[in-house]
Amino acid sequence: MKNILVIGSTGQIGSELTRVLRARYGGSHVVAGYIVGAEPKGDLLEGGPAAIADVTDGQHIADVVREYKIDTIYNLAALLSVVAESRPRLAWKIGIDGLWKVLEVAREHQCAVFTPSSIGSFGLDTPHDNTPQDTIQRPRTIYGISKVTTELLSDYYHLKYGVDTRSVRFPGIISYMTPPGGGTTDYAVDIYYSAVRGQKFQCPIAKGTLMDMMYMPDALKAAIHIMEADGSRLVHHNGFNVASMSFDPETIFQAIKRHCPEFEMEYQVDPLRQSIADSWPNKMDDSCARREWDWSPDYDLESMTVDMLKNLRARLL
Ligand code: AKB
Repeated sequence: MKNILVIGSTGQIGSELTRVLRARYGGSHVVAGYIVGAEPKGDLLEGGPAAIADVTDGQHIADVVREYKIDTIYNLAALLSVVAESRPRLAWKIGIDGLWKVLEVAREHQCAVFTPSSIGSFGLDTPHDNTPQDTIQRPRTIYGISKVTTELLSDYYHLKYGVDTRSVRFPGIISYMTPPGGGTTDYAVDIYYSAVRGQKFQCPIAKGTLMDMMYMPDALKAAIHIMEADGSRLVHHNGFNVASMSFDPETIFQAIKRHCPEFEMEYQVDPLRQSIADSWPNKMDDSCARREWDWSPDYDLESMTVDMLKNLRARLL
C-alpha cells in the first residue's frame, strides 16, 4: 500500500482508520474520501489530502484514484443493520451498486480493495456456535443480503479479473471516538456512555443474547494486516471471520459494574434489533484468519472496559 483512498473517511470505522493509516504510511499518502454533507474536520482534514469520493458516482472515484495515484481502496461506505431495514433500496444502492463502481475503478487502475463484511452476513440457519469460515449464509435482512453479496462480488472480481480484493467479517465494533449509528450491536457502545454519565442503561437486547464484539484498535489492526498480508498464503480472500470476544448484555454490564459499582441497567428489548441479533452467531471460529494471515486480537472484555472507561471519562467529564 503506497497511496490509499478511504471511502467513508468520516464514518465510524473510516475516521479512525484514516488516522491510523496516516500514522503508518504518512499523511500525504492517505486520502480522506467523503460525501457532501459529511466533510472531514479538524485533524482528519489537516492531516492529509481530502477529496469527494461518493460510491454512487464512479467517475468521482476514478478521478481521485488517478489524481492521487491510488493503489489501495478501503471502501467503508455502508448503512448499518437497523437503518438498512428502514431504507433497503438505499442500503443496496450504497452497499452493492456502490461496490460495483469501486471494483470497476479498481479493475481499470489495478487497485487492491478492502470492503468489510460482517457477522450480519450469517442467518438463522448458520451454526451459531463456533460459526465456521465456510458455512450456510442465508440472512433475511437487507444488510445481511448485501454483506453476502459484497463477499461474493469481491471474490468474483478477484477470480475473474485478478483484482486483489480482501475483507473480514467484522463483529460489533466498540469505540470511544466516533459513535456508531443504527447498528444492532450499538448497545455495547451506548452502555459505556450511560455508565460514565451516571445514567441507568435501557438495554434493547435481551439477556443471554451472545454476539461477537471487537474493540476498535483490533478492528483497525485486522483491516490493515489483511491488506499487508502475503497474498501467496491466502486460501480465502473475502469474508474472513475475525473474533476477539463474545458476550451478552449481562456480561458486559457486570464487567462495567466492577469499575462503576453504582451502575444500573434494565431491559427494554427492541423487537427489530432482537430479531436481527438472534439470527447472528454466538461466537465465530476465526482459525482461518489466524492460519492464513496471523490474525490475533489484543483486547478482551476486561482490557477493553478499562480503556473505554478511562477514555470516555476524559472526554465526557
Ligand atoms: C451492526 O450492528 O449493524 C454492525 C455489524 C455487526 O455489522 N455493527
